[in-house]
Amino acid sequence: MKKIILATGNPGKVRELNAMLKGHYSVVSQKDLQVREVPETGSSFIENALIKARNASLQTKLPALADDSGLEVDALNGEPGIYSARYAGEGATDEENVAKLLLNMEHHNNRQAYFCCAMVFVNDAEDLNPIIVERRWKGELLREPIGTNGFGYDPIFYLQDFSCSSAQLKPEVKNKISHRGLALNDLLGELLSIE
Ligand code: ITT
Repeated sequence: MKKIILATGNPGKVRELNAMLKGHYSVVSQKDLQVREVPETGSSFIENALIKARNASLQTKLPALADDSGLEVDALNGEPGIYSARYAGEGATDEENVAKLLLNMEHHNNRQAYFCCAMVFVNDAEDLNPIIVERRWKGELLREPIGTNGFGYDPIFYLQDFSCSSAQLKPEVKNKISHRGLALNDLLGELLSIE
């Protein structure tokens, strides 16, 4: 089985990507190979995913898969967007980010939000034809967190179709319908078609 490196330091993403890639690829996480992280200096999810994929591939000489994702809230003009992981400041916890978002949303009745995921695959750091996909997942922001599955903003992301938050979904259900699940599915389709 082909070996790829997951260019992420986020344990929640590693868990989900590992489960979805099982049987397709032999997966190594960049933490296990002591990859030094690079600053995410891009101004879009796609740019940041490219930066992370190239960095991991450069340091390990392995094909790399990167995910840059975040939550875009309509009432906040798309914030926190690419700043989702550091919304409450550099090194903020998921709980701190969620608390800040709930506070900023206190007086907003339009609760519509989207999870976005850009996923990039590079064969090597100089790959001129990276595979790039981007998918979104629509939900509504709750007024308080509920559920213990997933990570990040999952406990406040309400899904009309399931009448629960994405932190109340079973992991295998989230992986089928989420921004990350949809993006990976598209990316694998492309990847397997050119192999
Ligand atoms: P890497 O850059 O190392 O991959 P990161 O956590 O810094 O890890 P991002 O810059 O892509 O990753 O930020 C993504 C943030 O968006 C993440 O920390 C969550 O707060 C949020 N997020 C993304 N996908 C999510 C999901 O499926 N459920 C809940 N929150 C999510």
